[in-house]
Amino acid sequence: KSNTTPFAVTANVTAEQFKDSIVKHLNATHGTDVNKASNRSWWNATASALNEYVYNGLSNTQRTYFENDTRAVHYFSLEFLMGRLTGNNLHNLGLFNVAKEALNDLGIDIETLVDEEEDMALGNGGLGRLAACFIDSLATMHLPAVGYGIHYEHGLFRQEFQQGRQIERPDSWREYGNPFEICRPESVQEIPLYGYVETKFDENGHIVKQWHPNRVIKGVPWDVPVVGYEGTNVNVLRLWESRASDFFNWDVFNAGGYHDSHRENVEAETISKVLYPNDETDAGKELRLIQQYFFSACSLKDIIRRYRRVHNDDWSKFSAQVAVQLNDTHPAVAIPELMRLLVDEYNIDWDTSWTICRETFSYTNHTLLPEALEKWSVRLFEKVLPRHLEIIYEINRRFLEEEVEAKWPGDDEIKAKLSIIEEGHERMVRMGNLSVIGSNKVNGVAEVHSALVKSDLFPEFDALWPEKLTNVTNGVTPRRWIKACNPKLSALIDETVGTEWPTNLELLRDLDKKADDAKFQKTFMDIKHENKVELTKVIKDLTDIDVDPSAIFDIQIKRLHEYKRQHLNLLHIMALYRRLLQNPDYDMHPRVFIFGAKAAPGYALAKDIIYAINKVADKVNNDERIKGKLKVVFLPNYRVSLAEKMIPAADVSEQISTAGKEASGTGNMKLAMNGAITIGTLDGANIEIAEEVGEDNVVIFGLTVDEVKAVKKAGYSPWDYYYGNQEIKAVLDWFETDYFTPGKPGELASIKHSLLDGGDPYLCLADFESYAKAQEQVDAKYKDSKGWARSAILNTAYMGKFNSDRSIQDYVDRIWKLKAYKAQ
Ligand code: 26V
Repeated sequence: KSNTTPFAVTANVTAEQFKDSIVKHLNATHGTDVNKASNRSWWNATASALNEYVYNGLSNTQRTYFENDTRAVHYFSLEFLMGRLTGNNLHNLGLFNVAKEALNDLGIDIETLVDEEEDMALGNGGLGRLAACFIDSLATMHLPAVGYGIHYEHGLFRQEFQQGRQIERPDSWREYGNPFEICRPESVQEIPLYGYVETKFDENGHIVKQWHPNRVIKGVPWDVPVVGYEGTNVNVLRLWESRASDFFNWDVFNAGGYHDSHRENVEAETISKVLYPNDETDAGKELRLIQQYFFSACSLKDIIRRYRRVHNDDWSKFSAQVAVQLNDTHPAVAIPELMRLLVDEYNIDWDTSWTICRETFSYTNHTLLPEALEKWSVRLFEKVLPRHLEIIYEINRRFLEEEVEAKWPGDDEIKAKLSIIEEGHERMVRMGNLSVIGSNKVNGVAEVHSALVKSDLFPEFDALWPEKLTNVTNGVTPRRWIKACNPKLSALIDETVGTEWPTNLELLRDLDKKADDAKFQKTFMDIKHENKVELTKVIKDLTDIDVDPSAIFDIQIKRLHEYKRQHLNLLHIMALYRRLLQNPDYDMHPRVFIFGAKAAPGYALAKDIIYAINKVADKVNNDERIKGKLKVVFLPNYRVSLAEKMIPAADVSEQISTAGKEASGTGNMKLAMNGAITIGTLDGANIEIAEEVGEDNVVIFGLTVDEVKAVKKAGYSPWDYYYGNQEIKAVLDWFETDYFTPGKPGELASIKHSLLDGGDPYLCLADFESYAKAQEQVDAKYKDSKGWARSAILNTAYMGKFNSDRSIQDYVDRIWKLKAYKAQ
């Protein structure tokens, strides 16, 4: 029996029709035929067949928004970690099963076909993937929204291991074209850079400033359609590519400077060439500032062009129509840029312009780590954006002299703290302060994080504007992170609670009625097992390691960072290995520890941790003495599409950051939804996950935020733990031998040093014992297979809160005040 589609926009599309469409596109769009088509051509043709429905939704949606002159949110982000689009778009249009059957008839396996697609890896980690989940939710909820970002030619680097060490290779996601993006030359923008500012007087004797830039860069927009679930609304992700301006180039070329003009092209194209691969450390590089300005300026001009098509020179409705959300401080230069456009280009007075600005922008903070808080040197700012620096000075002067002075008269200490300019050896522009001062709301990304934003990061701002700082707890889209990546679990959920859950995840709550039902438990755990079998094949394929799917699959997937403590996980693995060597009958259920993580290319210790895990893996996996009870796997090139294969197969989710350091986490949510049990600290969204799923269904360990502060205040010494716990001592000393690196003692010593001489800044040793105990609890819990199944089911059942639709509804209610418009 032929599959039918569940949604109105694709109702009545049969597999037969879809098949004809694929074949038609194979011939007419991609110039090949069924007899000689490569997998890539089949993929392209399938994408074209699918795009017919996407484009139909796109025009309906954009027309509906235009006709209703809707207020819209503009999500400004340097990163959108989209992953693959084929499967997602098929699912969201209700065409997945139709396409599967159509391809099957053509002799093509849909899983092989979707593996043809490169990930769109235009992001580093949490912040970028959150942006991707949010635009999925916005489209699903029929909310007028545009994502704005950069059309990087190269996304996050591809990771390979050479003798266990990370090496980085360029990512060329669109080398041979990409069927999901549309170039829009009709909406090109020109962006000025560098130069100087001239002070003049107008006919009324008023001072006017004129910026004389000495470079102009062209911004070319590429639109990626964002298909909401059920396919009705299709929003746009608009990504800017940089090119040399035709105008400038032409002059240079005519003057006989072919090589100069070529160099200008190269320099201009450099801006959108590559994504910065640093997660959480700010390097202060000129090109990065230019990237930030380039895309913010292109996006604002695009918004203003669209606004003026309807409202011309009436600026009074601007902030009623336009909300801009700044994804961290990365696009904060948009604030002085909007001021510049209003004051300098449209001749609006300062006060009116500033009111518009403050009503337009809001800012999300994603990290408290001091090294991630962006600062730009005044010298660099002045060189690249001289007019913006003047505007920032003026924003700052008015803020300090009027608002701060009114609240804290004569208090220079507070003024120094709240100033956008940090004084010192090198004067710096603080992008966080600029963002708070120029925004209407500021939010953290989980309850505990938002509380810390108020109490530790911006306490004076909170005192000044008690309504400004707020919380929106993160979420993830259940369309990608359950429905598309875990089809077997999804089918079981459909049978049990109906098919509406992808847009109303609270419906999963009904699964709790089945948590103690032996038959349901078996079905649920059988699905987990089948997913584990699938992952076993991926592991074999990528690493040649054999793992047993009946072992516990214990997964830690996230960027590699000391605060996330992959090395705490490693210390515990080594402790287990040691216990097994000392006592081959040491009682534990077999476990496979699986990692996925990229390290920033310049982060030496993070790379050493990857190397150490790989070296320990080599040894442990080949040691007959431990009878396969312990395996360690580091999967290379962790990315969205690999996450989609790992998450459905996880039994245990490692969320073990030092309390107070992980703003939220979102992998924690994806894993728990798919029935993994969290072992975690009381950090970020783990706290809220524990509240939702109940304390019997998570394993919590370690110091709390307050305890971490107290320990640090009292003067933490890792040596106390080294000498006080012989297992810790033995494991740390092991790093200095050549046990894991035969013939090369000391290759792993940097980890020991960071934890002892380095002061163990993230308190691994302080939390070790508690973590090891918690792991024993996990083991005991797994041995009670009914208890485990119950907990796994309840994790899926009680994760409804962490749907990104709920996050978006919170943004709408607390910040954006948007109305939904279903496309007609
Ligand atoms: C900083 C920098 C510094 C300059 C170079 C490029 C770059 C790129 C990203 C960042 C900051 C990344 C901050 C981030 O990803 N935070 C994560 O945000 C997630 C979504 O809110 C949250 O779940 C994670 O806990 C948080 O670490």
